[in-house]
Amino acid sequence: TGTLPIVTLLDYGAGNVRSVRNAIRKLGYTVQEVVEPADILRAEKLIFPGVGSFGAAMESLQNRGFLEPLRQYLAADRPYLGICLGLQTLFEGSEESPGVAGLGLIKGHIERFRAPGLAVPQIGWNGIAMRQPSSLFADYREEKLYFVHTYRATASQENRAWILAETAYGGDFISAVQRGKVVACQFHPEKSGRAGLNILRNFLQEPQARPRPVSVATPAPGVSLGASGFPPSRTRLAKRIIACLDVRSNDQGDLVVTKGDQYDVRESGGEVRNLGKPVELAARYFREGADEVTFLNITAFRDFPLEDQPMLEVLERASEEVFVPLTIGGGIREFTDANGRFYSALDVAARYFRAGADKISIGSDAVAVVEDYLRRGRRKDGKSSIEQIAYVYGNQAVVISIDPRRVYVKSPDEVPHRVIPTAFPGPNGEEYCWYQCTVKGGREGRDLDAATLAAACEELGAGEILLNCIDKDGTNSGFDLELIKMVKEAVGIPVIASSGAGRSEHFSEVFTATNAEAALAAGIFHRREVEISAVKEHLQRHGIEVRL
Ligand code: 1PR
Repeated sequence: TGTLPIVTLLDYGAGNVRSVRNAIRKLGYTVQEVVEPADILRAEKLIFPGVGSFGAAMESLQNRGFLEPLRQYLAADRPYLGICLGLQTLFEGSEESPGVAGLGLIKGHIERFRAPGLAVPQIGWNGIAMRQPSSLFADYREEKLYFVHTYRATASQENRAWILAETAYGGDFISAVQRGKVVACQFHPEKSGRAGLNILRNFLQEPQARPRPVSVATPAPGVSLGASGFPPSRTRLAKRIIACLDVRSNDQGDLVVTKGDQYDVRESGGEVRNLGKPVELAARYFREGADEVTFLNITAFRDFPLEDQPMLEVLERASEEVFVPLTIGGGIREFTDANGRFYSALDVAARYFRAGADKISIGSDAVAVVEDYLRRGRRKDGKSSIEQIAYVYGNQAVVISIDPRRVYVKSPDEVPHRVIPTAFPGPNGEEYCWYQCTVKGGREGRDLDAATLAAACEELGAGEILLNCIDKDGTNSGFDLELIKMVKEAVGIPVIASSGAGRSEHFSEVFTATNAEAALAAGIFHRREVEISAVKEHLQRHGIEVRL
């Protein structure tokens, strides 16, 4: 690449730095990984995209001999970009890993988000309020950027000189820091669409980019300044719109995007419905403004997904073109192949992360895990897929996909499940219902309800719930608000409402009637019945925060 500097990536082995690598490559730069400690001091531009927990990151830097060269590199004010954990580790320590010292370059301790009613982790697109001029933000036009984290730094007298930007989520936290050539951000520029790629490019190109002046509004009388010395940022987290691609092989053996009606994906003639090619559709949704893209490998429950190379290839290719978060689900569970080789659920997930997934989603196996967990009196043993994957990749990387089906009952004490009164009585006039969890794509019902499952998964370390509804899937009749409200009340992690979207009004309805953090749709986007941008403009007109 001639005169372009080589970018050095500090990957301490935790996993998915593929997104960062893809973004850097997209900008035309060559990426090199830190293999030995000396590579750090040789770097022209160093990027540290932390993944996993604070303690694991610090320990790994220490064990691999990276800590001292990194300290020297930072002390010499050389070009550094920390992302997410790469910001947090610049501080002195974190509530996430008590007793583990951070790099200590910036004064202060990282703490967990805590505010009543606040979903944690913060997942999604939020704004930033600039607190200093920075060439990194030279062409930044106040777009929202993608965050995903459970812990955050806050301003104090001692660290305010470092603060580049603040963001509000249950109060202001520090969303970017800079001093000289050392920069770090809590959001993920590599997953923040165009705006994020611009920030990355500016970091890679410096010093050509000119600083963006900071305009600070004079606080209105009575508005008190925060610890950063600025008025409150008042940024708002957007409600997310997620495009979902159900993927499977058709009878000719081609991997296609399909779409069912109440999970039946075959035409009356018996053919698997074909709505397009997975990579092309994912790239289209990225261009059209989807906040996330989700792939569900819907027949992976019967085939071993690691033998399904085309699916991994789809993910690899999609992640080279899609610069918003990618989730993949299907077949994440332990498996023994025909040769007797054992793969843990973590092995399967690791392969998906390496192929470019930012989050993985667990369906059938989550039901089995929770049944076992409840049988053992809610005792954790650290062995389940949810616990293992959350430990290595962080809670925010583990999504639980629930496939519930409505079951009507005459009275609440008929079944030992969470029963709700319903405004839509059953075929025999039943005024109550519960939501039965199913496995294997709705083929088998289990003796477990959706709210109990969701709450147990949260206890085990899941970071988000993808809440489908078999009765609503493909009907275009709107989301199941009763189900969403019930599950939302049962958990403190974000909930993605899914199944049934047919018009823009269904999105405003779900965000007004429930506290869901995101809404996912498939059919209407595949069939181009409604554009993603039209949904967002509609939401904005109704006073719902979106990323435009
Ligand atoms: O059980 O861990 O192997 O994961 C399998 C995954 O595949 C699960 O997440 C499960 O939800 C999904 N799945 C399995 N079978 C089907 C099917 O349709 N036959 N699809 C299926 C799930 C629901 C959503 C759909 C929304 C929105 N489909 O993916 O996109 O309902 O649709 P709409 O907007 O058109 O109404 P595992």
